[in-house]
Amino acid sequence: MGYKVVVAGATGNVGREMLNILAERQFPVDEIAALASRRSLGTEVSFGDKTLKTQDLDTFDFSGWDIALFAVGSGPTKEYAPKAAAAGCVVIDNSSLYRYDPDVPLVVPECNPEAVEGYAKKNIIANPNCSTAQMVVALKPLHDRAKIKRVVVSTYQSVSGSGKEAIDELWDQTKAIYNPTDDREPKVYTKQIAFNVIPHIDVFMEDGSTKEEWKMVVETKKIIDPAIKVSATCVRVPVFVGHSESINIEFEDHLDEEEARDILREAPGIMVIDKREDGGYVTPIECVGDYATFISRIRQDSTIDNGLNLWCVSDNLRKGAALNAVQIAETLGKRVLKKG
Ligand code: 2RA
Repeated sequence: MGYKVVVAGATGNVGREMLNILAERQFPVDEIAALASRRSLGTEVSFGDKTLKTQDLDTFDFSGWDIALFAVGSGPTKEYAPKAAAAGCVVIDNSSLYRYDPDVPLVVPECNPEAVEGYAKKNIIANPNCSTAQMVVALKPLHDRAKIKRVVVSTYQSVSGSGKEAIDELWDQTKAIYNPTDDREPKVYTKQIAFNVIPHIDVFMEDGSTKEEWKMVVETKKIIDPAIKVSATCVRVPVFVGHSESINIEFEDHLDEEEARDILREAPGIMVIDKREDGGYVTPIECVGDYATFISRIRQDSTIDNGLNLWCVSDNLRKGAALNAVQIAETLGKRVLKKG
């Protein structure tokens, strides 16, 4: 016996990947419903070799459904997630709305799977921000061995993190470079993204950081350890899919690069590609469609005591969103709901 599963936001980049990954991983589904806003009503989406017609999120009755994966953004989540939760359907939400709520678990199954057991307070579990998810997968096994004191991270985030319109914008601006009469005016971003980088993701905070950077700080503390100090700089780059991160770590205890590499090689969800030669590292284009969080360029940082540098790449639509949400559903099934 399996689960009755809902995907809300089924026509968006992340919603479509949720359906793809549920099918790829043969999640035990007895029945599945794909929900979308009224303007996308009736759009057909794929679930493995099946085609689903989207239903109306606004009128959908969640009673009798077991799990709802939400990828609709904070606004609609605020309206519909409590409705689903009240109907007895466990919501796994990809928006930022509930991530910082003390009564809602924020889960990356490779790091804190036991946290799903706290779902019942609101019948909601939160998925982390994409740039946080891949980073904590890399940090957790190292933290368990040598206790992380401080992390300094610079991100190189692809445009798919901003949605379909941003993907179109990068494509159109790139074409316009070769066809000068084409429109290359920024719409999604404040400046041109083609052949450029933008050190600004989400809104600016009082202290001059951006909300994307704030998310990485707060979410890392909630998922791994509140004592870890995180300093983040989040940058948008002209890449379609795949976030990259340069991560500098300072540990309480000594950890040499060979041991770090061995730990990462054995850690869940990680693929180490790390050779000190041409091409001996991963680039975002190579991670697209993969489940893994790839780690390269592992090396001591000799400018501080107990320092380590590494390069981390992952598909932001998968581990950064849809895959992590499905893995939370798998963990919830194994630890709590126990069907399937
Ligand atoms: C981004 N992390 O990359 C944000 C939301 N997906 O735009």
